[in-house]
This record gives sequence, structure tokens and C-alpha cells, in this order.
Amino acid sequence: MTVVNERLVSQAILERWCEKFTNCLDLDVAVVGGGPSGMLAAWKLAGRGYKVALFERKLSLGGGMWGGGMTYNFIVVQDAGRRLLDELDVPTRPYGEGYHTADAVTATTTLASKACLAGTQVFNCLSVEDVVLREEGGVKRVAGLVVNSTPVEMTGLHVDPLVVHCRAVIEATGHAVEVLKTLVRKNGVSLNTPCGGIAGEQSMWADKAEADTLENTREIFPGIWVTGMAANASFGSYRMGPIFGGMLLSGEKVAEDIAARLGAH
Ligand code: 48F
Repeated sequence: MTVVNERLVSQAILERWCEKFTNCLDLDVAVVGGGPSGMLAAWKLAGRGYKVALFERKLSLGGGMWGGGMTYNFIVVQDAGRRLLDELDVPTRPYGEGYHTADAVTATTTLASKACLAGTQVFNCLSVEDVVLREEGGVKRVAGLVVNSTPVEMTGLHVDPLVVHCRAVIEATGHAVEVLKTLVRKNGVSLNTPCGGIAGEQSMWADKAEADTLENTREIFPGIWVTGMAANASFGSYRMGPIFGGMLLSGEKVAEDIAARLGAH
């Protein structure tokens, strides 16, 4: 039997992680946030062969999908959302006319697993604290992400970050819209929204919010696309609670939009 050498275990982890991060210094797509919309987008884009990394502040992927509604761990989708759960092999059960339920933990873990197995490079416990800007022909665009360790962020230690470059950023940080808020606060730039800024999320109106989520999924500033609740919060639409079809469909849409923009790779 091999003698366990703790020094070799450390070396293996360090070498593998540095190799992984180094390979992600130039990405096709950088996803911020591992909730349902970010994971779905990563799964689709990595599955098409794009070089994708996903940065998630917490240790676990899943965002707001683990707990269903108020910790009662089921999610609900409509017919359109069920198509994607079928594609993921997540079992669903019909409920009433046009609704389906799925176990929240099964849905979350399956989506996380599919995104990883499709080739997404996941960096959990890393927080995105800023973006990289570039200017071409007088037009500014987002060209990368500034990332730091979550424990550094939590403790407020003064430690400088690391940077990755990418062709497209997906802002999937949910209700908080963190990356865009930083972009606007620091640079005073105008977004592709009616008010030119982040309009802010409105109260619960699930029917309208679900439709709006798809409509609001788009490139909001050169180089950065919004998806999921970040899309609705940016454009001033409503929240929808634990119905998740719009989140999944928004992830699919942002992946299609970015693939169309980036073209063949
Ligand atoms: O909130 P979240 O699940 O986003 P989503 O994909 O889905 C929203 C639903 O869960 C639900 C809803 C609709 O049914 O209303 O709330 O829009 O996941 C967002 C993820 O982004 C991470 C955060 O920890 C969470 O896992 N996140 C937020 N800010 C950062 C971040 C950051 N600065 N850097 C890295 N990760």
C-alpha cells in the first residue's frame, strides 16, 4: 500500500489549482455567481466548447435554489422551464395545469454537476470585487474580472486581488447585482437600461417577472450580460419567488446570445 505523504498531498493541490487558474487567465466567458441562471449559462456555453469559468463567493454552488420556498425544498417551473429540467435529467412531477415541481436539492446538485462535467472551471470561495475596463474607438467595455479570496473579503484584510481576462462576462449575482453596481459606482458609466443605471427590483409579481426575466436578459454594457434576478433588478422589474423557470430560461438565453456574439472558437 502507498504510504500517505502529506507533503505530496499539499503539492498536488497547489499544482493542480495553480494550473487550473493559470489556464483561466484568458477566458471566453467568465460567469459571476453560481445560482440557477449562472450555472445554466455555464453548462450550455461549456457544452458548446467555450472556455468558461464560474466564480462563486460561497463554498457551494446553487445560490437561492437549495431551499425552495422558505426552506421547503421544492421548486416549481412552468412547461417551458420543465423542458430544461428534462434535458438535465432532473425528475419533475406535474402539479395542476401547466406547473411542475422538482426536488430543490436534486435540481441544484444536478445542475452544478452538469455544469462542471461540461467543462466549466469553477472557482468557489472566490469573490468578484471589480471588473477590468478597456477602451476601443472611444467606447469602454468590460474585458475581465478582479477576484479575491472570500475569506480576505470577509475579514476586510488589505490584500490585493488577482485578475482574469475574458471576452464576455455574465453578471449572475442575483438580487444584489453586485458587479454592475461596482461598474456604475466606480466609473459613472451609462447602462443599456431606460434610466441608464440600475433601476432596482420591485416587489412580487411572479407572472410579469417571469416574462420580464427573459426580456431583460441581454448585454447591458459592452462586454457584460445580465441574467436571472440580476436582469430583473437591473431593468426595474419584479421578483417572482420560488418559481425557477425564468431563471433557467434566462441562463439558456444569455448562453445563446453570447455564443452568437463570440461565434466559432
Ligand atoms: O441569487 P442566485 O440564486 O441568482 P439567480 O441565478 O437566481 C435567483 C433565485 O435563486 C431566486 C429567485 C428566482 O427564483 O428569486 O432568488 O439570479 O445566485 C447568485 C449567486 O451569486 C453569488 C452568490 O453567492 C450566489 O450564489 N455572488 C453574489 N455576488 C458575488 C457572487 C460576487 N461578487 N462574487 C462571486 N459570487
